[in-house]
Amino acid sequence: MPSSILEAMIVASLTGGSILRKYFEKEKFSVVQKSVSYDLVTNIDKESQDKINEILTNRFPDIPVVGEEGSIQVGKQSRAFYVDPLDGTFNFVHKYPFFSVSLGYWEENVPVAGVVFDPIRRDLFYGQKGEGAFLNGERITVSDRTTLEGSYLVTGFPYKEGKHPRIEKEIGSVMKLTDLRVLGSAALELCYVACGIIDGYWEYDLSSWDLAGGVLIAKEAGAVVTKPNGEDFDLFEGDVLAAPPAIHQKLLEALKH
Ligand code: 2AM
Ligand code: CA
Ligand code: CA
Ligand code: CA
Repeated sequence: MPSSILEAMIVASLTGGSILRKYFEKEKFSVVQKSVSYDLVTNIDKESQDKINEILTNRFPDIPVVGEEGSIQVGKQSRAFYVDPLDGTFNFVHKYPFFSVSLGYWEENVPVAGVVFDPIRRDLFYGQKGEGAFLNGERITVSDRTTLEGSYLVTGFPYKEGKHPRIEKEIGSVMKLTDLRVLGSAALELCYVACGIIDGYWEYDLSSWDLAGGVLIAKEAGAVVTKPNGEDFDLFEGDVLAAPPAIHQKLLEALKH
């Protein structure tokens, strides 16, 4: 049975997702550039954030919300909801139907509950610590592939320029072994690792709200989640490598340089 925290997160994700779907299909929205030309935000990101924050704080007024487009502070707390109201804004703006709403609930540095909703496919991924991961009510597990050759690997391009040489080298190593994709929604990419579509995924410089939900779901589905250099994952450092155990080991080796 989902806990009341997970239930509230599911309701919030479905509500945020229905706002995204409505505007994606029909209505106009306004786009603002945040930093570089591909770092965008729309009024829909904000509308989704406001609605999600309202739902979470109505039910759990004592838990802070850390959101990409708006946070709610309630004093010093070691637990929080981490919310990305639209993960994959660049895809959304370009009408490429691959984006999500992402929510994670963490206590200290421990993931407790996660929900990622893809409003286009109506795919609801969720999980709780120690209770497994689910897609639309069905239990999901990572892929059973054990070799990098022929596996479906995914990464992302960091927005910070200083990081480009490292990722270029890594992409070069991996492309000798298999094909590589960049799909554009970190939260959904982690869920695709969880359900076995993606065999391995790594990316740098993400934020807590990109990762908090998907990392829990991937771990509960059997993925090993670390930094790309093999160190323990840290929600606030934003570097991630997620894969089934055998692929994780081999991908770590392939990324070494
Ligand atoms: P967003 O759509 O919520 O902004 C796309 O490459 C993925 O990286 C998305 O999950 C996107 O989240 C995220 N992302 C956003 N800003 C980023 C940044 N400054 N550096 C790296 N990735 C970023
Ligand atoms: Ca963003
Ligand atoms: Ca994001
Ligand atoms: Ca976002």
